[in-house]
Amino acid sequence: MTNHTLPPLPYEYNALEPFIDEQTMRLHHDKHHLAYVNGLNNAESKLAEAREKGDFALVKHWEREAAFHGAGHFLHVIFWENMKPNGGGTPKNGDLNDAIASRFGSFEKMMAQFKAAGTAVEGSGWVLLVKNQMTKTLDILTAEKHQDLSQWVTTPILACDVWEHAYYLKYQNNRAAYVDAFTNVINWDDVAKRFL
Ligand code: MN3
Repeated sequence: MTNHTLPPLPYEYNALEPFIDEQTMRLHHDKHHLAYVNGLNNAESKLAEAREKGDFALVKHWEREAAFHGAGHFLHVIFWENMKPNGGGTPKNGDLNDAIASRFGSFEKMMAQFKAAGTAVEGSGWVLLVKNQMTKTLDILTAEKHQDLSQWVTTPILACDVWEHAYYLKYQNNRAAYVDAFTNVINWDDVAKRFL
């Protein structure tokens, strides 16, 4: 069985200041993300036991737990890599720029939709720029919690965590200001790599 582990941040905890503060990053990575890793390991272990016993009611329960913690773990891995110090700006990759322009009209229109979608998520969740693996086109989707409202043929290429733990220390109830700040740390090279 896979034993999932918490990957270290690809930069220092204070590297995204002033946009994302150090205390939020420490709590978010060391406490919240770790809890999803531990939850996924526990769910997969319990799932194996329930399968062994043929207890399908328990299998259903642990499958849901694995979906919650697994989606939480994998989206956070993308989220950390989606950011970097001195990020933001616009993508340098021509293929990604073409895909954005053909779907949204322009980079600016895509980002306006991304910010509006992130601000409007009901409760905890994510705003995601995704690539549809059947049509190869881009879209902007939101996820409630981590796993709900998913489209399974899409791949997240840009993920912004809009759970309150991602921004409340610095931005309190002003989620729009946080989503706006996030755009200043986006690692567009990482987004392009995932797109390709
Ligand atoms: Mn989070």
